Amino acid sequence: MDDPSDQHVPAADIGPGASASFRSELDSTHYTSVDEDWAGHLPAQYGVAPRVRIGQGKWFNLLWLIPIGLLLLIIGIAVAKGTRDVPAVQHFIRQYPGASELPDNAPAGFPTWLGWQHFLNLFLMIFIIRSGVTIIADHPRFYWTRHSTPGKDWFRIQKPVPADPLYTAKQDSITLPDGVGLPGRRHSIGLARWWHLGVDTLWLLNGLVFYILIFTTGQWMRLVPLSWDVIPNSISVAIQYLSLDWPVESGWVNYNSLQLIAYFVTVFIAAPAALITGLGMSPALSTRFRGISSVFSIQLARSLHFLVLCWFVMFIVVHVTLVLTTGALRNLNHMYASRNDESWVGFWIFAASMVVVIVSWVAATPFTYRHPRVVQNVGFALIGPAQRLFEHIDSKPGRYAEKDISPYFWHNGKYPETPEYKQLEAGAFANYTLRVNGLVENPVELSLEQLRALPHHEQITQHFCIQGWSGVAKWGGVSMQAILDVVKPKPEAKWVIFYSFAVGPDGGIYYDAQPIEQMGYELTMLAYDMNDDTLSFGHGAPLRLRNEVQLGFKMVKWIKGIEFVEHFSEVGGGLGGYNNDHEFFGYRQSI
Ligand SMILES: Nc1nc2c(c(=O)[nH]1)N[C@H]1C(S)=C(S)[C@@H](COP(=O)(O)O)O[C@H]1N2
Ligand SMILES: [Mo]
Repeated sequence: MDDPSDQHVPAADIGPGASASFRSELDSTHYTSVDEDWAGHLPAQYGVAPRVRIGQGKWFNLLWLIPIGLLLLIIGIAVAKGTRDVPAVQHFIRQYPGASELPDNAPAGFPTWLGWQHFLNLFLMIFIIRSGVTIIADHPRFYWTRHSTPGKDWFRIQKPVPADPLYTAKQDSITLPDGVGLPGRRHSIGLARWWHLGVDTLWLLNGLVFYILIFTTGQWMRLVPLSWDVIPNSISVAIQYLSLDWPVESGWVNYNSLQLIAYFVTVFIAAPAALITGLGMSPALSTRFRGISSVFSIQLARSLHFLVLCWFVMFIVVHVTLVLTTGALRNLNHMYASRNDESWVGFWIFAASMVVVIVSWVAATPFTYRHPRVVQNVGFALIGPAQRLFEHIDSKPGRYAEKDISPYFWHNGKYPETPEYKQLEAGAFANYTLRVNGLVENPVELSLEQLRALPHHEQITQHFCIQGWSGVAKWGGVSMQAILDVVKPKPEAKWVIFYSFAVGPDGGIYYDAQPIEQMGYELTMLAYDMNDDTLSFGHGAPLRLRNEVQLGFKMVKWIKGIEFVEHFSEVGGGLGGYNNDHEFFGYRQSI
């Protein structure tokens, strides 16, 4: 301390412990499996049958669709059977037997690559759909607007939100059977997202190859309606199916019109919509492209993403049923053996492929519990590059107006209960200090008063919880840039660790690491106010982080210290944050 250059530090800013690190309060256990005690032993909790809201507080149980659907089917069959004898209908069906003419240069038959494409597609979709359902189970509600207001959800598979003002989104999550969800355990969204986003990249790659091949081989002509008579033809097919006098299939050459429309919608509408609505949930993209996301909000994107899932599930059920009921051997030969006969070749190839499917299906969840780090690493290798790319988008334009502020803002996480915190809270945080140290020229301990004396920064922004809910709030406090100006990070400081008073579910205090370049973003700040009030206990009093290119779990609440380090691998479990160490989340969460 003889060095006179240290003298520029205002004495009042240095508390007795300003140079001490909070690292020793972290849990540095290296977790390598998901067992009974995982994530603080969150007990299983099952949801309710799916319900759709049909008015203020009125809900329709979708299980009713089963008897209603059956009744409508019986009526439909009766009506269709009755009309088959009507001469006009007979004439109509003769005129429109069920398929449009194909162009002369359209190819006939199924090439081998199509069989492979088809198999890879169905194989990958199993993991995408199952992990997607696990993601839904983590916030088992859908909304149309960016405000995730309880009671305003349009769909839920969970009870109504209880009145407890400190009820958390984590409490709201539900368990799925291990054979349905991937994985099924409650709040296993970290692992589900690696499956979902990782396999997505493979599925998109497969889809890209498919697009290229169908357009270079002319196969696209068999998937795109090229004439308006596809409409009367599909009505004709519907009457033929419903009257149980089914159309003659000639799928080797030409699909019937109803089939054509279903394939067209799946390939050219549902698949691209899955990608677009998926990206619509990215905090980095939504914040940056405010113009688009003001209409196409995260919740609209999430709801549409779910409807795309519903389409795919419906398609798969109908498609498989019809393949197996309209000449199964010939149909299986088409797709699995590239031949147009009724031999058993296609069936056996199909059966072998189903063994692969079933074994992988059954093994996926147990594998995930046994090797979560493998899932985390492979997932990150696949989707990490895209996450990094979006992270570099400075979220500057992502501001909202007062009128956009959400009437309800969910709570999340584990509340601080330590005597240290309780005591400070009881004294209205008069004795609170924020310790900022590590690789900085000027370590400081700042009281709330000192923090409030720094230049005031305000922003109205949207919060994206990894679980799926969102909310807009006005945050008041000090920008991280102002803190950087005070402490002056050294050049070797590359990561910034935020330490909380709150202990996480497995013990050890909550923390998160953020790249230093994001600390200079305009919308990265420490908030001590929320919606023009002092920050409440539940939302992180006295101080919490906002970094709007990231998901909510990175925004540490109840902050007691900030440390500048070279790399986060030195800290805690070494993976960049409490959730990464314990629940297999990732450290770049721009999508
Ligand atoms: N200390 C601490 N900070 C935390 C958490 C936590 O569990 N502990 N949860 C995070 C998660 S998952 C979210 S979504 C946000 C929620 O902030 P809110 O309760 O103000 O909505 O806080 C984040 N900060
Ligand atoms: Mo979250």
